[in-house]
Amino acid sequence: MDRKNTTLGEFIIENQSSFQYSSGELSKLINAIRLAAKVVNHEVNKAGLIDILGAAGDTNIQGEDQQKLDVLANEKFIQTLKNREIVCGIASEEEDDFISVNSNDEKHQNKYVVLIDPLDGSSNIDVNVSVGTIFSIYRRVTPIGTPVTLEDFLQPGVNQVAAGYIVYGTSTMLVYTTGDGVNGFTLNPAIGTFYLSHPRMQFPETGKIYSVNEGNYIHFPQGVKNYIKYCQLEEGDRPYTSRYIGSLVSDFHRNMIKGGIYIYPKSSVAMEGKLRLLYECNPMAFLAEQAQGKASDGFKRIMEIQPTELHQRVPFFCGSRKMVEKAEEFMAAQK
Ligand code: AHM
Ligand code: MG
Repeated sequence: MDRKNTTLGEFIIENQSSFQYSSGELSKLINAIRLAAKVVNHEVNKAGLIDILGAAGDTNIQGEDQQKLDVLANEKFIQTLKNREIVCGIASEEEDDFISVNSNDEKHQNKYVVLIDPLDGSSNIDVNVSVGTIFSIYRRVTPIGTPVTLEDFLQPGVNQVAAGYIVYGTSTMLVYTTGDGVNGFTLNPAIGTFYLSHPRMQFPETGKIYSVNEGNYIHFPQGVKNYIKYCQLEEGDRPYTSRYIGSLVSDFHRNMIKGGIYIYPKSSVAMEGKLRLLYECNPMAFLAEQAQGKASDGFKRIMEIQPTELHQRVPFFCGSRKMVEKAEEFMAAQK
């Protein structure tokens, strides 16, 4: 499988039998995401060329300005998944409510729901810095043949069947897991094909990079402040390097390759932090754990949190296992 020139299409087919629930449905679903990723990649790449930048005038459920590419990416992913009739429900960071697919007929035969952040890190779009798409896939918990309900989406991360991201960077990459390690594929834009370029990706056990928006330092909990000071101390292999793109997918991707920790803590101005449990933290946590890394809210495992609402936010500590554990020590000391 790790031979040269394996395409994502081939990889999906060859690994189908190793999926926990092998029916071909999940393969088709990942194929649909691959297709939507290429369409969105095309749009992101030409963003600087045509006049589609700037706020679309809408405000999303979190009260943030929506930019045109967010809207576009949201539409493309939803359209592709709907048209192919391979999911029973979709929830998106850009939509107030979940979407029930096939709600106008009697079918509802599909097993999977998809949760998606169509274009994360959107403040980076109009300055030509990398953005990403994040997706998370679950089996529905309500009976097949009935419309999906909120319950199908409010599942803890441990129930994820697959998760991944697309990073629209210097190269475009699709990185995903179906619970059997993490593999990364790089798009050859000349022919529109993703090739297996990063087989079996793993976080180094520890690293020297910390990624946090230090501009918010004054608002951080004391445990986070102390951990940041620890990172900056001249001792052993420290001080660490600070790298913060402000684009979760890109910060995560770099840290997975080089070794590092990403932190978006709660603060005195954002009591639950900023990132969304369902669209951002759970899929990244699944990827992190599958790549030998770790993801927590500073105290407990992200993937064990029982969600109570679609757009729920949580503090997020994610990256090389030993670094996350060290940050947790600092958090525990201030509890
Ligand atoms: P978004 O979903 O509105 O794009 O917000 C999520 C992004 C993450 O990608 C990034 O890590 C973080 O927000 C940056 O936030 P801040 O500018 O507050 O540091
Ligand atoms: Mg986001």
